[in-house]
Amino acid sequence: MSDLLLQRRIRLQKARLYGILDLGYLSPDRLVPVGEAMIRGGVDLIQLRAKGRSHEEITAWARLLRPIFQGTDTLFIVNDDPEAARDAEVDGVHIGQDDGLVPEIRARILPDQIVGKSSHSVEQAVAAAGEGADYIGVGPLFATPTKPDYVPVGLGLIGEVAARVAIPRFCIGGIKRENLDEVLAAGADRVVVVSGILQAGADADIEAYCRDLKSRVGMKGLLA
Ligand code: 3NM
Repeated sequence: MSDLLLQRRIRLQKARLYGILDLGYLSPDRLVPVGEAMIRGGVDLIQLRAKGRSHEEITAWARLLRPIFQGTDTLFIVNDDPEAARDAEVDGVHIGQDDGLVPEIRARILPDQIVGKSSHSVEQAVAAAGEGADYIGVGPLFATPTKPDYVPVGLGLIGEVAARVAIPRFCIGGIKRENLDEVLAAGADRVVVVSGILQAGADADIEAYCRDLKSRVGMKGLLA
């Protein structure tokens, strides 16, 4: 394993809070300032999510964003587009259940990039880990306007997946400041928050919102 891949996997192990720059909520001119606010607020991984946008646009936005991660500990992940992740030389790519197997994706990216995969059941979580994913998403825990067509899996899945899968598990779907304690009490030690962060308000509010989430999920990590 290359030094860079090892370093990325170590950062992933330490990561607790995952944020997403989702162009369903943000206009492109907000990507950099909101990304910077999230980094200042202590977000450990940031994903660029641009559903329905072209490969050229996604690659250009990923290249635009990459410099804000220089000298930080925050990992930068591109959703759904392995070639954009490769060409923009970000830290990794995230794929969904319909995007193929992890080894197929690895063949399309740089050898030291990480791959994350969404899972919505114990079976999918176990399969993703078996394929060699570096981390998984587990959700959606609650109904969410960010993915309105997905059926919530419920909090019980957190423990079921934890019992079977050792790689980092990031709980996702409807998680906000208001229900974070409930999610942590159900066994989550890593969370993804999308609309909660992006709808927090101005950049300073986004930063404060992230810092609050991070201190609470980070505390859980210390006790784990
Ligand atoms: N993936 P919010 S749920 C992008 O279950 C995404 O795989 C999910 O957004 C999954 O924090 C989700 O606004 C949306 O609910 C999460």
